[in-house]
Amino acid sequence: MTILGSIPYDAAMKEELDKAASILARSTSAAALTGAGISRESGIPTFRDNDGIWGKYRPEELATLEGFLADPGLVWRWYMERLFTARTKKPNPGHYALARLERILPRFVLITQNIDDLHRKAGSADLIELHGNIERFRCLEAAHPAEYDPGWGEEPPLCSCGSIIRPGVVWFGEQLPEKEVERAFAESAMCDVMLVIGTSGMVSPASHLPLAAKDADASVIEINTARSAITPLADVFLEGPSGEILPGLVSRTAEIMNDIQGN
Ligand code: BV8
Repeated sequence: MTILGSIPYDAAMKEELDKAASILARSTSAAALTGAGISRESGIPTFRDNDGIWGKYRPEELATLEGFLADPGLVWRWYMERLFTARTKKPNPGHYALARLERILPRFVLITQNIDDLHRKAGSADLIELHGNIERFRCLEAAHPAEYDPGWGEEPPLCSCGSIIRPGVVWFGEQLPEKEVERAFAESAMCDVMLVIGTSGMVSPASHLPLAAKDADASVIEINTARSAITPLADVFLEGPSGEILPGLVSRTAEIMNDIQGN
């Protein structure tokens, strides 16, 4: 595996990009796992980079049920802030490239850890949201779904059943939605290539998906601005911003598919 970065970027990158595109072009079942890094170029801070949203807060404080029960207003205001931020942001070329990949490959599923709704906005249809979605809400006691109401304020509103309303996301220490997790691991075990994009690989069980793919002899192609916990698993590591790398990778994949089909 060649680590791109210090060596002459163009030459090595082109070779590695061709290798990755050739694998994708010949795939019969492809998957992608994305993390906060793919939304970085849309202006949404990641969790661990120095401008990360954890910079201001600590996950233990806020993205947990305990944190919410300890200070519902603080956690609620943090999610409202992130909701309004996400709503002002647009998908970047990386999101759109993955939506295009879904259209050109015979089979492609997108598994995301992100809750920012940008993959859906970019047109990805076969999407598994492992950690929920910032646009979704439900009540704490009975999980009654709740629609965002512009009249909501600084404190969690009440459901008609009397329970307070919480964000429809998965907090640390909470189980992931069963259907999504099962399908994510099934797709990882079935794919012949997995793209792993913009994730530090620090959060489980999402971080186990590339290993499940590898164990099933799939090729793992990582796109990240830095090495991550996944890099040792990668057959190809394309170092750089996903918003810049993905469009070129998908275009090259389409070219190779055309060549193979003799067009
Ligand atoms: C679970 C929704 C069973 C909420 C999120 C000890 C005690 C208790 C639990 C645990 C424990 N040890 C481990 C655990 C399990 C825990 C966990 O993994 N904790 C971590 C902190 C160690 N996991 C859980 O609790 C999960 N549930 O396991 O249930 C259980 C139950 C009880 C006890 C044990 C087990 C639930 C996890 C889901 C948490 N919810 N999000 C919200 O968002 O508010 S996770 C949240 O953090 C995000 O969704 C995301 O998934 C994660 C951040 O990870 P990344 O996406 O990778 O982002 P990060 O900033 O880390 O990295 C960004 C990357 O992008 C970097 O690599 C960077 O280089 C790169 N990058 C930057 N710019 C670019 C780029 N790449 C490309 N292009 C660029 N331009």
